[in-house]
Amino acid sequence: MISADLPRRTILKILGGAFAGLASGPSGAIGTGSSRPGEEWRTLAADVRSEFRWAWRNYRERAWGKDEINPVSGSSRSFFIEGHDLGLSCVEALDTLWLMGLDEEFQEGVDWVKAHLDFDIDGDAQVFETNIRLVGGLLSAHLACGDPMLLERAQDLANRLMKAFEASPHGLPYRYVNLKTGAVRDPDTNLAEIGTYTSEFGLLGRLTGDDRYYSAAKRAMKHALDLRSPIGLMAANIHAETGRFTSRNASIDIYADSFYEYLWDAWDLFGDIEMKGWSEECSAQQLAHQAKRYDGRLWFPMVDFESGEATSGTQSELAAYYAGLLGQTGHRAEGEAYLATFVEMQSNFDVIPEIIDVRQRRPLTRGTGLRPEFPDACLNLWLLDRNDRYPMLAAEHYRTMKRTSRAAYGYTSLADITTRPMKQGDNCPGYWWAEQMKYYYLLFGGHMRVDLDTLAVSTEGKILRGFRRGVAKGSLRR
Ligand code: DMJ
Repeated sequence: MISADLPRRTILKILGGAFAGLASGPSGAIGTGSSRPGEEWRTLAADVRSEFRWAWRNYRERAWGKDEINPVSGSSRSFFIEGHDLGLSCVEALDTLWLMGLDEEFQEGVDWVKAHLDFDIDGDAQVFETNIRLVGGLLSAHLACGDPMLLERAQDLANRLMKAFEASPHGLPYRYVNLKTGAVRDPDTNLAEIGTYTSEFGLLGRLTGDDRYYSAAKRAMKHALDLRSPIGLMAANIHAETGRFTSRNASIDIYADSFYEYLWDAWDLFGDIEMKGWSEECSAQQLAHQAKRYDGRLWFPMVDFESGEATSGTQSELAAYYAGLLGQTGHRAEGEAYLATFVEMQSNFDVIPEIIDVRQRRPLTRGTGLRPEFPDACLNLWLLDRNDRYPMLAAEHYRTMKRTSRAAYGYTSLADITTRPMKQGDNCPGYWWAEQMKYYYLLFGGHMRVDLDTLAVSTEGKILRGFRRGVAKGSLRR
């Protein structure tokens, strides 16, 4: 079934050529033509896996141990600390490789981590990014294969990040910490950067028996939650030393997004009932005060945290995750409506623009960051009811990405989505290895190695629960 809330052009596209042969989703029993049920989806999942392996081999050959490959030129770049690469793409890819049954590649990645990954670097790393990408990546790889060394590395890194929490009078982490000395800097921070730790730190605590990590992560979130205005909203920017908000803008978008994901995930992963309550309160107040309709479409622009008046007319692609979170927190209809907003953007511009003028419905920037939030929302909504329309929408997203972002040595960000053909950039962000390829693969039926009923992923797509250990190679068979 296709949602009635989808734009007409998209429905026509789905019913027409773009989805030919995909009349049923990965869970569906209705095959088309002479194909066996689900065969087309298996082919699509196999295609995702084969593209991932191809990109990995290019990374292996041209940028091994570097943070990110530039897939047009074949060069590389550092992400965390200039000149001190931490093998970001390798760590980001590990659990996706495992999920796809790319066992040799997974093992060469793990071997690299064990032989080369050392965090004793005299350089400043961004605490939030280091946690979601590296601590999360090492933890999920540990869960996949059970290697204790991966857990040790994750704990060593988390211990270094803890300095950023301990230095603040309110337990709000500074934005940067020197990995070797523990010196901190940049107290001017935001909700996402102070409140995206409970999943990784909670899991680390479970695995090591040390509650300090989760307590520190939750304390920072509670500090901000205690500052909610009478209409139940928080401003998105906050100071780690004064402990006070530094803007008036409430956001579900940039500066705040994963804070709200982690409220819900703390309930889902650890059964933290207090976090569930806060999550539900935040969703209810966001729906009451931030949800705005323009020409019938649902948007969540920034609003003043005390009055609820819109303070911006823009939305970024990053906000698409919120469609899935609305579904998870019990607001399915609103989640569907918000997803439809991004479906329309995909239909109008082929690639969802990075920043959108919500009243004019037009892109405000030309470049895009090879973003995963749309398939992220599709996955989270699909996990709720396994409805076929989500894999179908993700298939369109995947095919468009393949058409526009495939370069000589991998997948790249775009420099200009308004030209035809679109002008490519020259960078594959680390999250590409952790997020969208994993989401597509799962949505298209590649879930032999996880239990969909218990699957839980972090904001960076790391699998933190749901691995099926001991499943043999050949994960495409359902
Ligand atoms: C990812 O690093 C994470 O999803 C993060 O929470 C915000 N978005 C980027 C990818 O766009």
